[in-house]
Amino acid sequence: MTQDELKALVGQAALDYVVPGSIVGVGTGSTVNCFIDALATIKDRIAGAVSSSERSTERLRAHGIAVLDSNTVERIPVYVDGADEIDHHGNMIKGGGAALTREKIVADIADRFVCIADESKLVPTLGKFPLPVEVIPMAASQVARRLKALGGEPVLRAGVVTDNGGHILDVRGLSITDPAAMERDINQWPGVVSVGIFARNRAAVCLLGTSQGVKTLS
Ligand code: ABF
Repeated sequence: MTQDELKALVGQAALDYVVPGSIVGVGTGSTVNCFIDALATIKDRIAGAVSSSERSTERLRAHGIAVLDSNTVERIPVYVDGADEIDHHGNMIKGGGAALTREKIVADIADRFVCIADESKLVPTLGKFPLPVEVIPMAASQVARRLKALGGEPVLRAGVVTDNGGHILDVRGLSITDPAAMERDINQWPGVVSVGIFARNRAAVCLLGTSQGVKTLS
């Protein structure tokens, strides 16, 4: 099966985790786009969505799915999102789509994080994918110096301004052997908006698209 077919497979499989009548938390990326298209087939059985990016919002609205302001929602049963890498504990690197901050926000109001990914995203240890760090623009150089001190090679993502007006540093060469500790350390630096390590709030379930079908890791 092609990668796109695997993404469609897990996008459809994620419908099993949608609680009827509920508001659904929706992530960002091409795999999530498959989930949004699948969600449209049951849109009359959900109360709407809370979205993690302008582009997911556009796709949801194009399907006639109501998108609610996250401030009007206290808790949602499930958040469905992709990942750039996921390990066997559910820790993820996310942010390749520059939506990491709003993804973390919506994941934080959800009871259950369901990650959907094709098998290429499953890794033994995080870090081969360059770690995205969203920064306040004026702090980019100082945060880059701190990332170099950690052994990373930060590069400012050219031409990208996030939905929040932030810039993104992509950091190669980090060995993320303790994702929770690195997330905590980087998060506290002045000027960091969010770091693309999802360990404090990792995926409870990962639906992995493989050529043998969908594997459920939890
Ligand atoms: C999003 O999913 C981003 O955090 C991550 O970069 C992306 C993966 O994109 P895709 O599904 O297109 O591989 O949540």
